[in-house]
Amino acid sequence: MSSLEEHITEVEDEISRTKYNKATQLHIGRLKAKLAVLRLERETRAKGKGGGTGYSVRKSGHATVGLVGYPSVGKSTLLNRLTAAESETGAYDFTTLTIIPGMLRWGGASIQILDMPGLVPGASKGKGRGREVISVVRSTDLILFLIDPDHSNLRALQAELEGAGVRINQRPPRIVVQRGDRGGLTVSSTVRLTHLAGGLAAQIAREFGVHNGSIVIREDATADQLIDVLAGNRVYVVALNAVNKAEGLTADQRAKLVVDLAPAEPIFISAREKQGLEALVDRIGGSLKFIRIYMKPPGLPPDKEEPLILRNGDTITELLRRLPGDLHRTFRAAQIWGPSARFPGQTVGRDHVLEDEDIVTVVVARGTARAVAEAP
Ligand SMILES: Nc1nc2c(ncn2[C@@H]2O[C@H](COP(=O)(O)OP(=O)(O)O)[C@@H](O)[C@H]2O)c(=O)[nH]1
Ligand SMILES: [Mg+2]
Repeated sequence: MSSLEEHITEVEDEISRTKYNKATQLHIGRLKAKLAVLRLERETRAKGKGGGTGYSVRKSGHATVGLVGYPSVGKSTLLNRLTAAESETGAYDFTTLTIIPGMLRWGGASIQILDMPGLVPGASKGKGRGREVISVVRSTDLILFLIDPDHSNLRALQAELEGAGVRINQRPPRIVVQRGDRGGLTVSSTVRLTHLAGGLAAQIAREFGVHNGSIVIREDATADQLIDVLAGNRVYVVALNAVNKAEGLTADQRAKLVVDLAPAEPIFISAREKQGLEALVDRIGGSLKFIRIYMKPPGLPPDKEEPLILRNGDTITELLRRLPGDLHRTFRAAQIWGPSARFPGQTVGRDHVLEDEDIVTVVVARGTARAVAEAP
């Protein structure tokens, strides 16, 4: 074991040995910051060695879903049921060694589903093909945890993802860090801090080498949340839980699984027996929060037949990316009718956030307005 690994293990052990209370709050906060910095160092070294590039998956469709679960929970069987893909299945571990993509249609949207090798404990340290799998998970829009009724404990698996910077069903902390190069560090907050009080915020920042600048904290954030912002490489992903092999489960067994998996409400399916798959697909589609945008050529009615599909929170920039040609270059402004418009025909720029059923005309350079009705 390298001395970096030893150091990481030491700090991990010390954190788990120390009981969290008012007296140890500062100490634990600093240790967690130290650990996060060491893990970043491990990532940097792994990348330097060319690790983590074993898989490259071309993303396609309007959103990407990753199937994550232990080996043999039925991920490949499910992919084959939901899409036209043919992923090898088998009653033994590690059937899937590569990532197999499939495509699912939901309403007007196409959703890419990725079948991945099962994650095993130790994945984030490079066990199995863990690091590669995790790097793909980080790039997905939604994680579908597939669960075996007999092994429903996801804690180890989720700890792996957590350790690799994946934040599941959380929103980014309301903390803004601005690094400076002189004048010291100021920490301010708009609410009373119960976790980061007593100078802990500044001490954590120092572990990250931040000695100058400002930190503004807008919620009663934890040390972990501040560390996430300072580390800067976290991804915030939506996740759903599906219990597979549910065809033989009794009502009591289901009720127990609901309790075990709370607060996330699991969806019960049987990939093999094709049970619950429609409800599953609806939950996936609904969770991805697609929006429909109607393009309107100037002087003509909007094209309501073939909306452009985007995601909630997307802006005109994402819209331009979906349109053919080089509109991102020639773009001058857009005109908006519909839910996101303050008044009909409002002129907006690239950063305007779109809403479902907006109607958009793109105005390009030289004052000629045009809208493109079809995506490529
Ligand atoms: N009873 C039952 N078995 C299933 C179901 N789905 C998959 N299996 C079986 O579980 C085993 C592992 O499936 P596979 O799709 O290869 O799992 P993966 O390793 O997660 O990709 C195979 O023998 C499947 O036939 C299901 O819904 N019910
Ligand atoms: Mg498989």
